[in-house]
Formats: sequence, structure tokens, C-alpha cells
Amino acid sequence: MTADTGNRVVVTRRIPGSTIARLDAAFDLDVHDSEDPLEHQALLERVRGSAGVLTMVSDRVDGSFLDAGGDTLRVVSNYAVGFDNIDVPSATEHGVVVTNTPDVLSQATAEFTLGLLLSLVRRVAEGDRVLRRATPWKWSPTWMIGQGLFGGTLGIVGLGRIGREVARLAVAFGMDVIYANLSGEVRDVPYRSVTLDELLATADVVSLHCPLTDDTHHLIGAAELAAMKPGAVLVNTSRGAVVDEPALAHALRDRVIAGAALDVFEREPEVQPELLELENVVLTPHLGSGTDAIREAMGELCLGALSAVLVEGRCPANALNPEAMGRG
Ligand code: 8YV
Repeated sequence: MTADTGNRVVVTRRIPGSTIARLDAAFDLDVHDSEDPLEHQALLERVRGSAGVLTMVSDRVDGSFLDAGGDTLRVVSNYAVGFDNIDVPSATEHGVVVTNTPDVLSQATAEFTLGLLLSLVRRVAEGDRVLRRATPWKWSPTWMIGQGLFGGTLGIVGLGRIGREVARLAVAFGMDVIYANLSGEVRDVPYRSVTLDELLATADVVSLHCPLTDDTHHLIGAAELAAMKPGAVLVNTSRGAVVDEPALAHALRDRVIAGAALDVFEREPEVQPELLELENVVLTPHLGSGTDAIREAMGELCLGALSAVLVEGRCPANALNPEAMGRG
């Protein structure tokens, strides 16, 4: 790769691994070296006059961002597979290529999904709380009985890359897998495609792996929770806003469903306060893809995308809007 120090690249947050050093060797780099996101207005100031921006899911890449980037901005590389924070059609109109980080985090997120699920159904987090609170306990045949996964039915909503990995792992746990895919049946998979209604009525575990779009916003609300089996549980490692959180908190409190395991929330970092009071829910702070190796791989994809557009003048394979290439 040839260095092109005329190209200013903004990184909107501190990121781990070797990515920053490698970006620094290739670009005129401007890192917001902080654990905290930039306020939107500060973000706009920062991107003014930049050629590329490495963004986080917490950065809103909308018309105002793209206008601030102006004529110089050519690529936005999102450090995430999800890109609901980005107005891709508007980026295309502005001639800005948008990329994400597909594939590299599918296994990690799937592993985490199974971990979260096991933690819920085998009451791992709850048991940990019992000990930390110094609650008196003794083992007995009736003590903290949970549910197993073996022989149960997993209903996957959104059989994309992560959904398929979750399915593969669930099969290893002896589960039967069904799926509802909003964009239609998936070819060449050994799982049964069903409607969302059938999935909700059948599954012991409903696991969400769809992107957040206008169609999936609050896809799981009071009616859908009521349609689930009373003993069933919900897992969400996709995006918080796919679930109506107040409706979920009510359903958990009233035992409409047996439990929930959530890694994502509609208004992160806020969590619906009622959820914090409930024992039948496991909550984690957006950890799905968080391993050293995966962060490195995500950084590598972002670096590759920025270099492809800004140094090599070609469209990266992970471009979400290849048609934007050369339009700016
Ligand atoms: C990322 C995610 O860790 O990739 C995504 O879409 O939600 C997470 O797994 C996070 O967005 C990092 O930016």
C-alpha cells in the first residue's frame, strides 16, 4: 500500500489492536482517542475536510454528517456489521462509499448468543447473584432448577450470517432449528422455514438475528410475546430496537414468557429500568463481538476498505453501495 498523507482519515473512537498504528502509517490520521462517543455536532466538525471516516454504531451518519464531509469525503467504514446508524441511500447520493464488517464476527457473536442463552436457562447469572449477595443456600434436589437446550426448538428470526452460525451451534447442543427470514426463504440450509407466527408459537427459544430496519423496528412487541409459549425464552444479540422493551419487561414480570437474555438495548447505554429488577432476565452490555481477535479482524476490514477507496481507487468487496464509487 502506498502512503497518501494528503488523505485525512478520522477514527471516531479509541479502538484496540494494531489498526490505529497501521492506519497512521497510511493516512493523515485524526483519532478521537476516547472511550466516549463524540457528540453529533463535534462529530460534524471533526469530519469536515476528511476523505474517510471510521465510524462506530453510535455515530449517526445522516445528511448532516455527509454534508459536513462535503466534497472531500469518499468513504465511511463502519466498525460493525450492522449499519442502521448510516443513511446508505444518502451516502450514495453524496458519492460516499459505505462499508461494514461482515463475516468476521459471525462466530464470535453466535458463541456469545449461546453463552447468553445457557446463562439464562441454566440460571448462571442468577446463581452468581445468589452467591455474591451472600444469600444462604444449600444444595437440594429442588434447588434453582433450570431448563436444558437438548431436544428443544430454536426459532431464529433472521437467518443471515450470524443466524446460521447460531443454528450450527444449536444443532450441536441437540436442538431442532426453525427459522423465519423476513426477506424470504434461505436456500441450501437444512432448517425449516416458517412464518414468524409459526415460529413464535413453536419455539422454546426465540433468537433475534435480523438487522434493524423500518420493518423490524419493534418486531417483537406485546402481541408477539403473547404468541410465544409460556415456557419459552427470548434472546436478542441483534439490535435493541427490534424489541419493544417496555412490552418485554411487562411480559417477563407477568410470566407471559419464561425469560429473556439481552445484549442490546434500544437506547444504549440505558436499559429499561424494570428489566434490572427482574431475575428471569440476563443482561449484558453489547458484548456480542467483543474478543481481541475479532476486534483486530474488524479493524483489518476497515483499514482494507479505507485503503481500497482512498489509496487504490477501487471499490472494496464489503461496500454496501458500490454504485457510490466514482460518483463523488
Ligand atoms: C460491534 C455490533 O461490536 O457489529 C455490530 O453490528 O453490533 C457489534 O457486534 C459493535 O457495533 C462495535 O462497533
